[in-house]
Amino acid sequence: MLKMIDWEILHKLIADAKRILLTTHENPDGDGLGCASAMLHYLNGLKLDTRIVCATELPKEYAFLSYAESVECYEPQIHDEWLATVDLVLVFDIGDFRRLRDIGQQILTNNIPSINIDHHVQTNNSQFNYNFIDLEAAATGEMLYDFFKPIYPDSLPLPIAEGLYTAIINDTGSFRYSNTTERCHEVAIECIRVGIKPHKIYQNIYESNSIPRIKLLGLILNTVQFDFNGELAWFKIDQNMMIQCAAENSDVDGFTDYIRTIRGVEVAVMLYQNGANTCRINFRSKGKYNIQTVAQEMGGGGHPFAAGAVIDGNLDSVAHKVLQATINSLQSQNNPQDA
Ligand SMILES: [Mn+2]
Repeated sequence: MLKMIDWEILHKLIADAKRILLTTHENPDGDGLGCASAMLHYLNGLKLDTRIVCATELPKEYAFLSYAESVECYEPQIHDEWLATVDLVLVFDIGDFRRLRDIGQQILTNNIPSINIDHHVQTNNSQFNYNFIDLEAAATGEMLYDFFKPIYPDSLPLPIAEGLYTAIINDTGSFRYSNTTERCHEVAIECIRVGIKPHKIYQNIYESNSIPRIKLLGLILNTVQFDFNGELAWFKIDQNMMIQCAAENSDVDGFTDYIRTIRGVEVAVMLYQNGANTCRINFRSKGKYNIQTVAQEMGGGGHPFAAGAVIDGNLDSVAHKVLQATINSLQSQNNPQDA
């Protein structure tokens, strides 16, 4: 095996630590949160002072996780004192150090030894002391399986299995995306064997849409635009739409995947004004086109077929820039000789 990760390093660092911070990227998803929940279960068993602190709030659909109530949203007056005493941080699924937001600054200020455990192409990870990266893993949770398996050779504890299963279904779109492998299913089988209930986890994540979210989806479906001979579908979400539907930030997650399901569409792009002068962009591809390069061009990152960026500017100017760059990128992939 070429990409063996030396989990012994992690064991040694944990053995030397007293206080451990677990965290993941802003707008956390089932991969980062599933990993954090599973790892908290393990570290609690070792009687270590461990906390999960994220840059933004826990989305409601992950409230079923065994340790969801332990997921805290970073606030300086609550966390800074504790963070100053932390002697190890495990960061899951981050892709880019900047997605830690203010927590990243605390890690640097307090000089906390850090391990980055991730399956993204790395855009900005030199701040971490250790980088455990496996680009072939469908989810960070799939990587953690290799850490936990030797600890629990007979059967994974249920909260750990629940975290790993959640991570894998999150990142494979419930075993539908191109990153789904035999190994994803093998880990899932083991999780089911110890008692996780796939339909329960599925319902919690995918059948718990809020009314504002469905109303917002209605607006999007009415305004989705097509370009590039129908291969590119894109939609905008502005603050008026959010207010009209009483939607929250996390309500927009997953819309880009849904728009990609349209027949003939190869690439879907979301342009979401998520602040006064900032926009969140999501790119999803069915597999014909790589959209990671255009995300990187826009200062973001991700995977070849699922990527994103956060760009300063108003929605119209950002939309113009992003769509132009996307069309150029698709064009150059169709005609590599012209690029
Ligand atoms: Mn992931």
